[in-house]
Amino acid sequence: MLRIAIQAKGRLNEKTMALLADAGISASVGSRSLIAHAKGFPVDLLLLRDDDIPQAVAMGTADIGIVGLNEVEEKGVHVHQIMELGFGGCRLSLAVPREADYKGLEWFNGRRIATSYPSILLRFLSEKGISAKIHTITGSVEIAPAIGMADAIFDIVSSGGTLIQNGLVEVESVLESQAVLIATPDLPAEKQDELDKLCFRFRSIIESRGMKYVLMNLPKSSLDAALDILPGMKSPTILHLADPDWLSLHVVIPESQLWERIEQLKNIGAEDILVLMLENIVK
Ligand code: PRT
Ligand code: ZN
Repeated sequence: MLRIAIQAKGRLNEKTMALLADAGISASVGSRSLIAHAKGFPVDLLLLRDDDIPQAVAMGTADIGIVGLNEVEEKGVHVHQIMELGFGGCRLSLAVPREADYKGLEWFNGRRIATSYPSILLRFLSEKGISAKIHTITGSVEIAPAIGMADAIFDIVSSGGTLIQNGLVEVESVLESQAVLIATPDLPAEKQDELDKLCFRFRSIIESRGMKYVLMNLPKSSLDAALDILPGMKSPTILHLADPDWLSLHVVIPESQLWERIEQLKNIGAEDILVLMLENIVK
């Protein structure tokens, strides 16, 4: 039975549980329990703080884990990164006070930088030949310059709103992060099969995200024009209709292109266009 470490509570918890639920894995997690048995797949959930997940997976306490790449990189432990999961997106960046006369990385020489990610920062600064003083603090890093604890910060940025609120400007983005699936390096063979099945489910779910299933009626004479417009998977499904001059076209379209494609299809005569949610793409 696979044991998967997930964040007990926090920003990644909800989307992790949603991904598991979409993959047919449900668990009722008590607020105080550390382990939950799941239904729908032979897996136990180990509920941890995100900081502890890379280590738990590296040691084999958990076989696999779902955690931000930022935590994996910071802890520097040996785990296999299996796949990106498409949520929890953020970046680790250097930010300086708005009024700083920042012209380039050399600005950081001799300056104090507050962060909860000292290892990643040290690696970056050494690579760039910058010598700064790193102050490791947990929580509320962004207030450090205002209270005189540091000259700059190195922290997680998502929308950038927190930096603005604290009078800071992002000057260097160091690491792009998102939630990743990691595995212990010495996974026993029988568990590898279970992991492969789980990955197959995750991949179908992730690939279907942001995609829409679109059905429409189309004059037969417009088929070539429609095929030029549609990116399609391999090729769209075409069904005949009772009226010999018309056909029904089914296609998967990325959400980002949906309205543009629909406009174009309408222009070549498409009618009765239906847009449906897509749950899974199983390849
Ligand atoms: O209790 P536990 O230790 O498990 O959780 P935690 O408090 O350490 O982490 P948590 O739950 O806050 O975040 C978990 C993971 O979510 C992080 O390790 C990242 O991989 C990811 N993530 C994605 C984020 C953000 N987006 C994010 N915006 N983690 C933190 N933030 C914070 C950031 O620290 C800053 O204070 O949000 C603020 C910036 O947000 P913007 O949108 O204003 O830029
Ligand atoms: Zn944490």
